[in-house]
This record gives sequence, C-alpha cells and structure tokens, in this order.
Amino acid sequence: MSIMNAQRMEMNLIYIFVVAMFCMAVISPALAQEKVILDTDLGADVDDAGAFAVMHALADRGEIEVLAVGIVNTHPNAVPAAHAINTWFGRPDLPIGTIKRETGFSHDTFLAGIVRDYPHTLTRETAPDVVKLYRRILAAAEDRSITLVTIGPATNISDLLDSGADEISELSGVELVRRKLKFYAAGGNGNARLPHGMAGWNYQQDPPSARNELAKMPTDFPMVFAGGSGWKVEMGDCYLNVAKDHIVRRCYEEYFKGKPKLQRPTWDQLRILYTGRPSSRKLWDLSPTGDVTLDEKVDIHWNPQPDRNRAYAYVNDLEAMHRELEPLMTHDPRK
Ligand SMILES: [Ca+2]
Repeated sequence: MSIMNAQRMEMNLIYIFVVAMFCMAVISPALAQEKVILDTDLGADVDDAGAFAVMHALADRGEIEVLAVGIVNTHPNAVPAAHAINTWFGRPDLPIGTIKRETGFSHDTFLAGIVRDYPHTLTRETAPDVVKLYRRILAAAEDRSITLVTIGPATNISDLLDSGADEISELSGVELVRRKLKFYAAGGNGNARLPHGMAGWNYQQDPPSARNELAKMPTDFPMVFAGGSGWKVEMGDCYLNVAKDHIVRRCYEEYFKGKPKLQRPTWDQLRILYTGRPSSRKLWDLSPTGDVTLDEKVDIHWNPQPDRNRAYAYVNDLEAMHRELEPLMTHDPRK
C-alpha cells in the first residue's frame, strides 16, 4: 500500500469515527431514561394493573427509571398489592408511598387474591406518607428531571402542591414541582369530550383536589391529558396467552371473576406509555395548548391559550396502539 493510500485510509477511519461520535451524541438524548413517579389508585379499575405492567416493561427495556409509586387508594389491600406487583417484576425495593388520611376513597375490585397469593411485606401502616416521599424525591432530583404520571384521582398531587416547607426542603410543594418536573401526565380527562364536557372518572372522585391541581400546577413544563382514548383501546384478552401465574393476568382474572373475556379500556396504560416512551407519541394527535378548568358540575372547560402549556392527546391509530401496548402489557421478567 502506498503512503498516499495509507493516509487516505487513515483519514477515512478518522472521518467514520467522527461521524459515529456525532450520531451517538444526536441519538443518545432519545434514549435518555425518563425518571418516572407513578401515582395510582390501584384497586379501583384494573387498568392500573395493566399500567404497572407497562411501567415495569419500559423499565426492564431501559426506557425509564422508576423512582417511586404513590397510592391514593386508602383500602388496606392497595399498598400490599402494589408491593406484590413490584416484587413480582423484580423491584421489591422500589419506594411506595401512600395517602395516610382517610378520604373515603377505598376500593378493592381485584386486590384480595393478589395479596393472598403473592409475596410482599409492605403495608399501609409501614409505607411512608406519599407527600413526604414525593417531596424527598423531588428535593434530591436535578432541576427539570422528573416526569410525574397520575392515573387516579388528583388527591395526592393536590396535597403535594399544598405542602409547605419542612425538614425535607425549604421549598413549598408548588416550588418543588415547578423546579423539578419536566413533564406531567395528568389523570384527569378520561372520557371527557372537548372542548367542554363531563370530566373523566378520576376528576369526579375528588373535584376539589382536581380544581386545586389545575389551579396550582405550574405551567413551566408540559401537562398532557393522554388517557382519553382508553375506552377505544380495550385490552386484557392478551393475558390469556401468558403464564397462568403472571401477576397482572391474575389481576384481570380477579377483576372479571371467572368471566371468559378480560377486555377493559386502557386509560392508564396510555398515560404511562405517552410519558415513558416519547417515540410512541406519533400514535397520538396533540391539541393546541390551552387552559383547563373544572366547574361546579364537574364539567371540563378547555380554552385554547398559547402560553398555557396544557394539551390533550388522542390516539390516532387504534390498531397500532394495540400493537404497541401488547408486548408491554404481557411482559414477563422471567423470560
Ligand atoms: Ca386508575
């Protein structure tokens, strides 16, 4: 090989190296893990269990890092069942906080069998207060780094926003949220028709907290209502093809109490998917930004407003969404 050819080859290798480094620098932000807190009313509808499956599947694929789960359901089986699910998916030490005060919101439509049959140690008494846990995580986080996903009533989020300076942080709840959140997937909306219509079930359970959330949630980061299409994306029969002891299959079977079909809407899976897998957002159409309020009849009012940073997302390809969700909902960490 001549000296000229050797130099040319060397230049080519340097060029390839530089291009490769540039591509990695451009691509790596897309692979960056979303740091997720999930706030759930596990024990009411079974889509929360499906959302746990999606969350753990995304975490096992390296797409998200789950920092905590918060429980808004005061039923004594809610914390043990959440701990059983996290343990089954290999995350027994994932922090779980719970609402401590009695709100009257207490549901067990599928939890008892899970608590009976799957290992767990945490209880409502031994789990930390959810607002304290959220404050601790936010206080320790880098600015604009946390994605918060609510898949239940807004009670815990409202309580967080109302929290004041304490031994954890000198910042108020509003200020902690303003600095640390990068994205908020709201639990409201559900079946709501825009721009005006009856609010979804989550907001109906605790309207004062929903109004407080809408009034106080800072607008420094996007707030997206991504669950509204859930009633058009019914899933659950996919669990008939997984191991009989798959814990989320058991959740669906307990919920349906022996019926042969396991189909339920996927409101909560959509919220965690939209948040945790940004590349999936092509399957949604995003509304313009606007202001959202809840009136005395618990109807939602949405008004376009360019500086309000709040939007609705509706699924634009239902079949593609089925295909996107199924491998995540049926994820089995043992395989
Ligand atoms: Ca829910």
